[in-house]
Amino acid sequence: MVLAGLALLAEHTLAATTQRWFERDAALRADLVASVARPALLAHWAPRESGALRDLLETIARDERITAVAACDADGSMLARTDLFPEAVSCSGLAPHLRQQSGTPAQYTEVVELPEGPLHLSAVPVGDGTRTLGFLVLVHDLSLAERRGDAARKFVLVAFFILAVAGAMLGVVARRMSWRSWTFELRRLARGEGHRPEFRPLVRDVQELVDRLRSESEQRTEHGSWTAERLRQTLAFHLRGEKVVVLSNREPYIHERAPDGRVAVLHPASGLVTALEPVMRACSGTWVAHGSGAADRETADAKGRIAVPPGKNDFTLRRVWLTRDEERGYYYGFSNEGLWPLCHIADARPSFRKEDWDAYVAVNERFANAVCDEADAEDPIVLVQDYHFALAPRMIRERLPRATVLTFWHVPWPNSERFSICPWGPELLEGLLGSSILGFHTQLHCNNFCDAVDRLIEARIDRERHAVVFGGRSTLIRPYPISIEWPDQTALSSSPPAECRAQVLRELDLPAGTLLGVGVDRLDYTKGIEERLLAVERLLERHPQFRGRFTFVQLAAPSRTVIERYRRLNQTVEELAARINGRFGAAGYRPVVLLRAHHERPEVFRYLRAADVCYVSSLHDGMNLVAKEFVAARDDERGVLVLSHFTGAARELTEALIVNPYDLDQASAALATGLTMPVEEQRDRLRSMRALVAEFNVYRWAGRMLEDAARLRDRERLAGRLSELRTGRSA
Ligand code: ADQ
Repeated sequence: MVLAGLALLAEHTLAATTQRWFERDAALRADLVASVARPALLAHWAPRESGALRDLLETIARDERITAVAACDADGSMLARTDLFPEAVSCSGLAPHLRQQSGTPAQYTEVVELPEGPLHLSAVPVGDGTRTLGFLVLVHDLSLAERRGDAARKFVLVAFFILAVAGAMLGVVARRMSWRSWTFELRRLARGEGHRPEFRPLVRDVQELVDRLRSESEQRTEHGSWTAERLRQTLAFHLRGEKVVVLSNREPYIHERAPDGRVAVLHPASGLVTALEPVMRACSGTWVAHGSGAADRETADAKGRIAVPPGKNDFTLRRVWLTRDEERGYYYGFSNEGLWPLCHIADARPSFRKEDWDAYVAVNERFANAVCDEADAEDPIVLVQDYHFALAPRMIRERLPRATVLTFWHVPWPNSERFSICPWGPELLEGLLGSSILGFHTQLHCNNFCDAVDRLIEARIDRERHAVVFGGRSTLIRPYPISIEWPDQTALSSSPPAECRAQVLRELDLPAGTLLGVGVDRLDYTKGIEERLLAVERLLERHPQFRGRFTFVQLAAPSRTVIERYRRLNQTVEELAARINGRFGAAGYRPVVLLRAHHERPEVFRYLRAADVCYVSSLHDGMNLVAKEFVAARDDERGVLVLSHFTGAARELTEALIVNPYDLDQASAALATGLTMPVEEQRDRLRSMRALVAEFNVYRWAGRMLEDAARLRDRERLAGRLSELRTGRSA
């Protein structure tokens, strides 16, 4: 294309130039001929000499480029002319042009278009030195110029074509030669025959990439959905079985001392732990967390390490010890009185204190050191969890520049205006940008994060790659909606739902036929527990048919009770339950049962399997795993989920009855609809939600992040190799 365009341009320019050259040449030639022939011309310059003059003109016209010649006197009368002199050209027509020249007459030239073609006319004055006797008209055939132009054009086109073909062939030959030698080397080395050292690392990377792509496509066709086994294979194939180090505040197993003095293992009520524990069971590696249990030290070794789950020893838990002051400043203070309310729109003001910030920085440093301590390579895979460790990614990167740091933010990310409330916002952003990948539950939270970066620090947002470039490094910002294991092991080992129901009714001393509503949460103001109980109250107000028949059971794990706002919540929830029970309760009937305690997982599942309705009423929630646990628990395809619009889960579980928890009329109407929903509709809705959670399970969440990390590592490795090769060559 480019060559063709160039050829056309050259052809056009050449034609115009040839024409100009030819005209100038004709004018010069005419002048020369006239001056050379002047003596002979003067000798015969008279009408009576027209015969001799004509012979002389014929002699001049023998020049192949001169078509015809005529001699004109000063008045414009024709004295003589050659045979081919065009009829259309007259001496009288040209004479005025010569006379118009000021001073002595000068040559006049003109191109005329005649039926026989374009002709160039040159009228050259002829004088004896004292006066002008007349002028000689020389006619040049311009078609000659055109013919030459054509020939030149053809030449140019042919030349361009030949040049293009020759260039392309040269390129192909050169490339083939270098490719052949390059691929020859690669093939030799891939077969293990090669000896050129500079190729070896590159070949290994390419070979691994090919293996990985092959295994990925095989896995996709063979396995379909994500499972623990597939996650294990992903780690083995994509990340060469490298050790994973997880960092979170909450530990997955807490050793407490029971009242009878024995040590008991507790599983904390934490969405983060619920999601990550099965991932770590599949991946093995080390989980670094705060050792918060009273019997934690005595059950761990001197380094704070212990193999878990107890009896199975799938992975190592490395406990980090904190003083009371550190815990107060870093955990209760900056994390839970500052960042938690900052990130949730739930009517609680964040408090930011300098001493809390200092503790947060120091504790992040301590945990980052523990992570680096646990890493057994220069480029470990580190999974940093949640808002407690916003600074750790950068600290880890400073110690281990080649680490792949995947950070997941489990709570919402607020809009940039709200985020800018935090006095240390820029430091938090810069800390998080030490990550290779930063994940959120939803695209909205990713966008909010990028807006905050845009507003508060000097970094470039690469919207095409969904990345932030800061300090010469880029961090991918991606949504990875979190989930639960599938199939859920607790659901698999639970009693049939009818038995669970009978057991729960027995435990709570409720009559058979009771309509059962269930809520399961940490006692946190973001979970909308007050609004939930108010909706129950509105239900009983507006739908009297449920009085005496409907009981709502709230499982509420005490949480962060050191903080005043949480203590207040404890109280208001208790007062609300008492008020509703006072209004609608009767002998043997309690509309609200508040079970304020930590429950082990099988117990939670028993309640979820027993429920007619499960109400998740968060005022703002990153995802909310209780909603997904209810779906997993209901293998009988019975029960209805009423779900707050303000959870990440509402974007996935669209067959739930989605409500605004602040709108008590709407929420209570949804509870009534749920309690009267035909069994077929319950089944259809649950079937669809179960299919979704089965597919979008926590192995997929972790697998997708690890696959993205593997791609990143491949790219970085290849880029490193290539730059090594380049610098090696140029050295
Ligand atoms: P959490 O705020 O902890 O998680 P959630 O996702 O609902 O909220 O998980 C709570 C977990 O604790 C569930 O596994 C639940 O079964 C368990 N639990 C709740 N109450 C309990 C009780 N009384 N006894 C025992 N166990 C109880 C944070 C974010 C969420 C996000 C998760 C995961 O706030 O938005 O979904 O992390 O990313």
